Amino acid sequence: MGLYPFETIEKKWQNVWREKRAFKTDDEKGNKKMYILEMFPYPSGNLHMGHVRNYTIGDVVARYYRMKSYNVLHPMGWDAFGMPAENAAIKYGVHPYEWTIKNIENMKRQLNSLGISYDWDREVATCFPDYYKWNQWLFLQFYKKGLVYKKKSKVNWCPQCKTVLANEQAEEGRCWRCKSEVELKELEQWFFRITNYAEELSKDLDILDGWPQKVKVMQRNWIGLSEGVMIKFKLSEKVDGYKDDFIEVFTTRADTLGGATFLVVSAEHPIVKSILENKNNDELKEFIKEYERERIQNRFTVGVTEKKGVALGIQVINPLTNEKIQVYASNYVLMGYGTGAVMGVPAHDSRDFEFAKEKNLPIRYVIRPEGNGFYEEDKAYEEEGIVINSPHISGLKSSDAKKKIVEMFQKDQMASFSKQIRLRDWLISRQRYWGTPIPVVYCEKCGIVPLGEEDLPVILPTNVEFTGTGGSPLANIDEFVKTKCPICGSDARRETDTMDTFVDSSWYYLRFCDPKNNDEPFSVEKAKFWMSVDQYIGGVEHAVLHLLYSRFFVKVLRDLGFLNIDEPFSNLLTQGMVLKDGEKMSKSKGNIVDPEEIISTYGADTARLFILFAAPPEKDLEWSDQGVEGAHRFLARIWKLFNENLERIKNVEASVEEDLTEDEVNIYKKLNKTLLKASNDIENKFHFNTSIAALMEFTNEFSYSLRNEKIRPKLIKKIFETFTIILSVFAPHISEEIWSRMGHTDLVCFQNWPEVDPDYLEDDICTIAIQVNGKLRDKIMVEKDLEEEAIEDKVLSSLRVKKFIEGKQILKKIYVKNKIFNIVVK
Ligand code: ANZ
Ligand code: ZN
Repeated sequence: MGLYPFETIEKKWQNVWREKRAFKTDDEKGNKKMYILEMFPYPSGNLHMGHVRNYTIGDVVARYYRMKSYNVLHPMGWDAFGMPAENAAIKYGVHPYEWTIKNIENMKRQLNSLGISYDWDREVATCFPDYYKWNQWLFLQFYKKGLVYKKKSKVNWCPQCKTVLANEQAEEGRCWRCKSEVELKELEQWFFRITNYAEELSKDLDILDGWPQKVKVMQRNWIGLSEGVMIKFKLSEKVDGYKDDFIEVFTTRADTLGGATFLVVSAEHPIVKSILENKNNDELKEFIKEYERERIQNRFTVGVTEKKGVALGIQVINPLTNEKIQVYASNYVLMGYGTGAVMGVPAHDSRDFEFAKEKNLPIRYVIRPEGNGFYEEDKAYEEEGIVINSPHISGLKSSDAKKKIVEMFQKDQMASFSKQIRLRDWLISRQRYWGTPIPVVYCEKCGIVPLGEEDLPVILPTNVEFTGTGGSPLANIDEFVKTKCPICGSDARRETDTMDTFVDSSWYYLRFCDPKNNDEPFSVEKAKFWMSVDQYIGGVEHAVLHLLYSRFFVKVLRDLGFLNIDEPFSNLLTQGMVLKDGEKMSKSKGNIVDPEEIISTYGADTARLFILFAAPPEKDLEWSDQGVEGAHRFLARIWKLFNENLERIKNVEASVEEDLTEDEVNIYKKLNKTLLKASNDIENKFHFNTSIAALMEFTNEFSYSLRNEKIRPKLIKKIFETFTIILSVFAPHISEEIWSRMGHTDLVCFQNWPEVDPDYLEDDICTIAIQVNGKLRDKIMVEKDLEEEAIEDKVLSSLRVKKFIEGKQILKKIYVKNKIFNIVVK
């Protein structure tokens, strides 16, 4: 059906790769390592186009670095626990094991039919005891370190999935999986103490140069590390039933203290309770009632639109101005953050401004812009600047004023520096079957008892009944639940909750370093060699889920002595979505294009080439049938061009003679330029689309000169060889076939990436030496007179250079035009 015999070609080479174990990684193969990883999939049944895109991108990178003589690790596995398997069991009566294994087989077949170059000897699936045993083992190590605890608290409950969810999984009040509205339930649950690492998780984002800015911003906001000051405001009179004689606030703008003309507490603040109990304040009673009503209605609305509040009838003293100011209760102050109380500075905070306008409260500007700027009145000026109108601190810069405030009041313990975080501990227990059993028993005498390592794995029993009525199905299996206490031998009950499947995926990239290890989750030595992941590729939807949890795991494992790195993924590429008619491809929209259909109609090489050519990897990609056909025609053209010339070149040796004719020089120069462009674009932000465009352009010229000019067979062969090697990272099957038809007995995927021949580059090319602290670290060839910014981009994305600047501060960049780029780091 297609324009060239891709069916036979593709099967043939997939078999050869498998038989020769072409992509097997050998730990001992060399120190120049490159760990390339795509986020492993949930085995839902079939690959979708998003997967195809993700894995094709990773495959080009892996193939490229293999040819650049790196020792490449490019593994794949299965995030195999999770709800869909269990739902299938409830709906169709098929056991989650069977369902999952069947899906894994199918998706593995599909991945192989795409020609993705994985080392399948390292395959892992998280649902097998040889993997989840180590989840349990890690849980015990975390437990010993005090990083696991059980607590009763209000937690997110998904009524559809019938289980609790972590905060990250209930963003904006909806379940990350099924999008149902989440409810709050008071339940006893297991948590990982991720908050212990909040500060490091936030600060280390700064050293992740290889991550997209937007992902870092999302994580930083989610962690919500905030450095500010606690200030106590003394009550002007004692309040009955309230334990303190002050109200403490948390502020990031202590420099604005002089402008605090009122104070606002949350409706849930203890002082409100005392007043309700001891004073008659009908207005307050009414306000609280309404607050409760609203809270139930829109628990999760982030920004409260209408600021409501009521005066408490008490006053506090502003410690800087000594003025008495009114205290309000309002719905715009949350109890769960800071102290549940804020100082109201209407001139410099827009929320306070709105509130002050409504309540007719004084507005006093105490900050002006530095230099000659000015601020508009009748609006909050929220920038920092120079303090005005404030006793003791007028004239100081905001940053100095903050320090001065703490200095002034800390001796009486009325002010102190303080850090707040928005991040909450990670809730990891789930009331579901298809997950890792939590290795804990409840003993009548000893209480909560974690199992010993020798008791692992706690095997997930298979004889379950799926009723779909909620609660962990494990609770109904007596043989599982009833056990003995490992300490005292009395009757005990096993924990029946299982672990959040994000636990499984938080360390799978470590298991790939040493997947068959029966004694440890991974050997320290092997992880030391392979980690960190040099290039991680996946969807941005994991920005604060998987990517945050994995970073937490690495930091804990480092502190436990198992790792010598601070971060799991040095470089992250978040690929764009695959769209059709401008919308995301999805089942619910009915606009799915099935990869398998594309592969059977046009072949895997066409599917790959289209996806790589249609957009740079980080951008969204619009599906286009014409685009697919275009990619297919391009491959067919190469096929035809090659076969037309095959007889001429078959028995000659490829070479570049010294006495090239002008025509020969021209086409050979063009080849070198194409090679340079392809190499640069692959290394620089993976812009495969422009590399492929260069190959297309070259094909045009080459076919013209083959028809109209006299090019000698030796050179023709040289050109076909180089061209085929470049093409092979994008379209590997057709390239293997061409390579072997030329008379080669080895595989194209084992070739070295060709070197550019500088004698045959057009004159508009130059080589730039990249130095870090004066030492030569890399050389790049680029077009002459490129703008400094473009050069800098290329320099900073060179992996060889990255190694030397990672985690360091760049002090200076010096560019000597067309010659040297020097980076000074500290
Ligand atoms: C006075 C002030 C003046 C503030 C000013 C800001 C600007 P982040 O950065 O998110 O930590 N705040 C403190 N606790 C709060 C709570 N429980 N509910 C609602 N708002 C709260 O924000 C800290 C700022 O948010 C604090 O600094 C406080 O307002 C407010 F010109 O204090 B600020
Ligand atoms: Zn006991």
